Amino acid sequence: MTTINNEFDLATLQKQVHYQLSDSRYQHCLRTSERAVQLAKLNHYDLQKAQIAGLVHDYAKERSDADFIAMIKQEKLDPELLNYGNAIWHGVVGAFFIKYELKITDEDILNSVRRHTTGDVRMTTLDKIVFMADYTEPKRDFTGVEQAREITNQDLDAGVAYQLQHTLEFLLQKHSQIYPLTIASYNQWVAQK
Ligand code: DGI
Ligand code: FE
Ligand code: FE
Repeated sequence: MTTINNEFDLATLQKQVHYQLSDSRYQHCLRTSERAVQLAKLNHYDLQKAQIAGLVHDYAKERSDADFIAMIKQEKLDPELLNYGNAIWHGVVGAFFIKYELKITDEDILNSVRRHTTGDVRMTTLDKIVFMADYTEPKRDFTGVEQAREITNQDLDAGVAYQLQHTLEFLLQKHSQIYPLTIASYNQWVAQK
């Protein structure tokens, strides 16, 4: 990471993120950042890395499909990705926009963005913090969110399992296309063997 050591640099980063997003999505990023700091405190993780990762996690969410497709090709990512859309791209492909435009090179932060929508079979503490901060930030209001917050505060891993189970149920109900990594994460964290 180009380490961000002072308030001025954080303010600059916030402005760059705000510039790319609608005000409401930017506010979601700020809430996710604050919630990530809270979860970092509970799990003895680097507060600044959590703050930055939470802030930037949806940085690319409002990019055009054409931008994502160009990046998938430029970076020679798995062409299978082309069969999905913004919901999957904004994390796994979005990390490259963050790296090149925001000059964040910390792989822990970039990986947490890559994994923030689908989870992964193996997740670092930062991956889990961003995944759960996004899901439980204070304005989330889906059925069960209060339970999700309590579980997550008690046990970050249990929160990850809760989210993976409920998101997969939600996607199946909507007959959504499921990305293979979402299923792999579910199998790892939720399914009984
Ligand atoms: O970007 P946010 O809305 O803050 O949150 P997110 O990145 O966690 O999730 C965006 C959406 O993506 C959410 O409604 C769940 C959905 N999603 C997660 N896994 C999959 C998925 N959508 C599809 N189609 N397939 C998946 O595997
Ligand atoms: Fe997202
Ligand atoms: Fe988000």
